[in-house]
Amino acid sequence: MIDFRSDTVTKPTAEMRKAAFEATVGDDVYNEDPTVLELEQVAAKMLGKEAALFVTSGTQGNQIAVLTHCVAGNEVLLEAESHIFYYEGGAISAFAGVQPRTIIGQKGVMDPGEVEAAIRGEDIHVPETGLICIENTHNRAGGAIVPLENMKQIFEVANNHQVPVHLDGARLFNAGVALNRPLQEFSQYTTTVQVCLSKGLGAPVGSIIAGDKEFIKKARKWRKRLGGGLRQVGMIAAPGLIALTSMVERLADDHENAKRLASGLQSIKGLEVVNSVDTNIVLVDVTKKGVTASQFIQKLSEFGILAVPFGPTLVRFTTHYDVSTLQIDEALKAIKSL
Ligand code: TLP
Repeated sequence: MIDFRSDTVTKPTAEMRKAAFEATVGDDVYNEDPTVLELEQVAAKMLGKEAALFVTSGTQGNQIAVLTHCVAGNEVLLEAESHIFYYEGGAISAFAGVQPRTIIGQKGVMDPGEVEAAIRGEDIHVPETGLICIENTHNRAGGAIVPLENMKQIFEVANNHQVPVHLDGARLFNAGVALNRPLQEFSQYTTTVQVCLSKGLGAPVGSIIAGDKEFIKKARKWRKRLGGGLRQVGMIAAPGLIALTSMVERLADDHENAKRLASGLQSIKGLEVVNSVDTNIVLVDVTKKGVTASQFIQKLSEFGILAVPFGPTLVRFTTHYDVSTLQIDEALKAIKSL
């Protein structure tokens, strides 16, 4: 199988498995797991924030952030195709009792003027704007990088109106590597940030949320309320530490491979690459092949190639370290013969 469904499908490296086996552990609900504490410290430093919290998943991290920043009845501003709005099962409404207000972006990038116009004023009739969410890189925009300048402008707008900004940085490492910038350069324009250790970096599980100490204290309580208080989880934090310390730079290979895949797919009659392939995601429109995305994916699977639908006619391919350049060339050959 050549598995392009997601960069979440990678298997932990031998080094990660060894680290998990040998990890020093303690009860994390008592704040006594040394490996978790180390992971949180390393992550906070990388993200330029005072503190960090290890959580089970990107979705849990985003939900804890919304729960911690907002109260029920608040309105959250977010991009119309963002993961928090599109792919988290309506969780912000179900759990935090907030209402989402979407802003249609260009390649996932919201216009700061539109964000400002959407922030509510003082009026007994209207909800209060509790949070603005940004996603970088933007998944449904095909791993598109939200420019630093745009993040800065939105953060300035948010500060002027005393509204916090949360960054869904599930793939922030990809943006950092692609632009050759440290993560703090992005997170400086956010109040809080969530990053995934299990997307492209190879950890079997886990995300980090980071912010100031007060935020993390409250977030820890929300994590516990949600049943996310964990015990001897140094065993799963240890691979996370390796993800942060030795798997980030190699994302550049995934970006190279995505470009190779995109140019190969583009040269196949009937296929059209519709994103700019900033990082590790390629979006392909299959309309001119005369098939739907699901029919195309079904055909691919018969050749041992896996991808996911991203709409009726769009297919998403994601590159990661368990797909080699050689396998990409093999896949292209097979797709050409379809
Ligand atoms: N995205 C998954 C699917 O849910 C679509 C994927 O395969 O890409 N934020 C962003 C931007 C994400 O892409 C994802 C996962 C998450 C949050 C949620 O992370 P997890 O899966 O750890 O809850």
